[in-house]
Amino acid sequence: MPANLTQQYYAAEEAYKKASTYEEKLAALEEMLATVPKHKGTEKIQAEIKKRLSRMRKESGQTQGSGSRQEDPFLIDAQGAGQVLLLGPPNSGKSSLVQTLTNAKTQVAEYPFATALPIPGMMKFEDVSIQLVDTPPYVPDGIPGNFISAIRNSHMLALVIDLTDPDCIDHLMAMLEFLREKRILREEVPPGVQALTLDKILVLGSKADIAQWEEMVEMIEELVPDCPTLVPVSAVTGCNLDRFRALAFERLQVIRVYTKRPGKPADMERPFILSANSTVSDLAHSIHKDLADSLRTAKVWGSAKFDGQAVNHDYVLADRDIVELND
Ligand SMILES: Nc1nc2c(ncn2[C@@H]2O[C@H](COP(=O)(O)OP(=O)(O)OP(=O)(O)O)[C@@H](O)[C@H]2O)c(=O)[nH]1
Ligand SMILES: [Mg+2]
Repeated sequence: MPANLTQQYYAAEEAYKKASTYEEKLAALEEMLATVPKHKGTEKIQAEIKKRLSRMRKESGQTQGSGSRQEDPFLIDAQGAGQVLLLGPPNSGKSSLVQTLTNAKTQVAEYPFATALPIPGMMKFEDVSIQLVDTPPYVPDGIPGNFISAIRNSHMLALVIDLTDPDCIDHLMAMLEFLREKRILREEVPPGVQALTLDKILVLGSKADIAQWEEMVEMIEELVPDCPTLVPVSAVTGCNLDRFRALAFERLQVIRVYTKRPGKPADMERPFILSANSTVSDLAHSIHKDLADSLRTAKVWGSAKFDGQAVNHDYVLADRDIVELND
């Protein structure tokens, strides 16, 4: 049977051949597996990719339970509504922003290279928390493999540039080029592949409290092709930090769902976070994997035509829906 491999598969195979690090090889193999057409004619190819993947994971110490994941300070498990990693050149203001927006104790300093390891913190937005990750500075050609993995694995990136730095446009363009070169930033992301599209990237123009930052914003918008959404911010005055919070939540594309028991008020304190377009069945599964099977009826307040409407298991939920599940 012919394999009928796609352009996307060939591109991933090419990336695999060119890869020079474990991290790049692993990412390319994962993409080969995700893009190989799934039918009888490709069974051998699929098995071969899986074999290589498992060998490569073993060699790079990424198998679950090996303990090395926990020991790598760059592998930070996402928490809350999603993980937004801050990436930017030395002294651009990453640690100041994470310190202002979260409870994390980051190292802020006048000198560059103050941050040596990533530090996570939780940023409040309405009734949810979004995880921010402060990172060591971005330097061209100086990013270790585990740092690249952390960038690839985050749900969103905030590229931090200092609006008072005359070279900030060059820094921004270099970071975008780096992300494209590493195939972390893509036009489209095939299912099962860890990569980001442009809407998952925000540019935080920092120090928007120092004279002439507006001119720099205009120049960036004029000179940077395909510039992701740019938000001028200040850790000193707090300018636009609320806008950043709201944009991060919107771009994470998640919904909040509150649950209730029959005859009881809903628990409005702790929403369940689901990806957009999740169904009643997905909600049940996220509460407990057995609940998805034992679920009988469900009622929805919010997006349903009327409050307390009985809905099917494949009903697509909306942000802030209240759901009653009966098993
Ligand atoms: N005026 C002003 N200064 C800021 C702002 N944010 C950061 N700074 C200053 O810029 C310098 C660098 O800030 P950091 O937050 O340490 O920068 P960083 O990007 O974490 O630096 P590295 O860890 O070296 O990569 C410090 O002196 C901060 O006080 C801001 O919004 N306004
Ligand atoms: Mg820092």
